[in-house]
Amino acid sequence: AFFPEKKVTVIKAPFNGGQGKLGVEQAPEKLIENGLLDDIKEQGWRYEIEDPLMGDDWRAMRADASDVYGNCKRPHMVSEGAKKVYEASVRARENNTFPLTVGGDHAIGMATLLAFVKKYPDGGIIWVDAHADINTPTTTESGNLHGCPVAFAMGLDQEHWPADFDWIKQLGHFINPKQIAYIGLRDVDKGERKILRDLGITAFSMYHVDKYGINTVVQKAIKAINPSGKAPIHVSYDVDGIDPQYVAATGTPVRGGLSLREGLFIMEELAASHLLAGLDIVEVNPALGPTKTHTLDTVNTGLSISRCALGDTIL
Ligand code: EXY
Ligand code: MN
Ligand code: MN
Ligand code: MN
Repeated sequence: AFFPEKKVTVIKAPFNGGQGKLGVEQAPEKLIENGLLDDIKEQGWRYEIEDPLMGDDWRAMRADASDVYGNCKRPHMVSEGAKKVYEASVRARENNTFPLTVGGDHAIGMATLLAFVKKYPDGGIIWVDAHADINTPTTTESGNLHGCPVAFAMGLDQEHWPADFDWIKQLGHFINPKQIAYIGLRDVDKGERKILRDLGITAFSMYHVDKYGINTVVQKAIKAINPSGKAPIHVSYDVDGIDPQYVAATGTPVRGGLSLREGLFIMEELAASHLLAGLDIVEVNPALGPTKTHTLDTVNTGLSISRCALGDTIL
């Protein structure tokens, strides 16, 4: 087992600089208010909390209109936030606790991935999302860096990176295209499609989920990223991978997503495999539910993802 002490490090990442909508920064508190920590305890884990973004003036950083580089919006803010989450994530890895990083927007995924491969160079990564988040500073159309974290973690298009991201180049490690698999894709930009094809990245779209069923898709994904069957697996879970009927309170909803059960099955299966070694839950935006019920449904979906990750099957 990767976590003999059964201890979780909950890394709060109330970060909103990777996209345009306010509110996503409220998610860590909302999830905690609705029972995240109680759930962890009830499931027999101990926990500690890391709050790496505390104390910085993120509002002022967000308001800084000069923080632009080519197409990229707020590169300095994103780099600063990601670096702090990376450091907290590395500390958790060093202490052999299970890092549960709660966003915030998905820009922080570059941090959790880089910390994961620092500890486990041959680990596998599953990215659950409607989107591929693999735009580069050159291909991004929106300029929103939450659409780019995989490209940064892979070191793609480095010649065009804003200087703020030099710290990533200096780490001396990136993730390898062979160690990541996607599940849930249904909104992938043209430039991203080319990258996925050119690099031969394993990607299961909703078409594949319909065609093979979620169980087969999860087995295929695990096999692709973890041929030895023994490597640890980190999951970066964007709640918009699940259909907006269950997850309305998110910034970039796309219809035709995973059912709630399919979304939870992914985590149940990984927990049952005993290979799961870290989880991000991102893109819950409590400000965006059309009604309070929608927001609560979304928050509860985030909590269910966490419970499935930390639990064993019911019987
Ligand atoms: N591909 C689009 C873009 O780059 O702007 C949409 C990205 C949405 C990203 C959300 C977090 O998954
Ligand atoms: Mn700077
Ligand atoms: Mn997404
Ligand atoms: Mn995402």
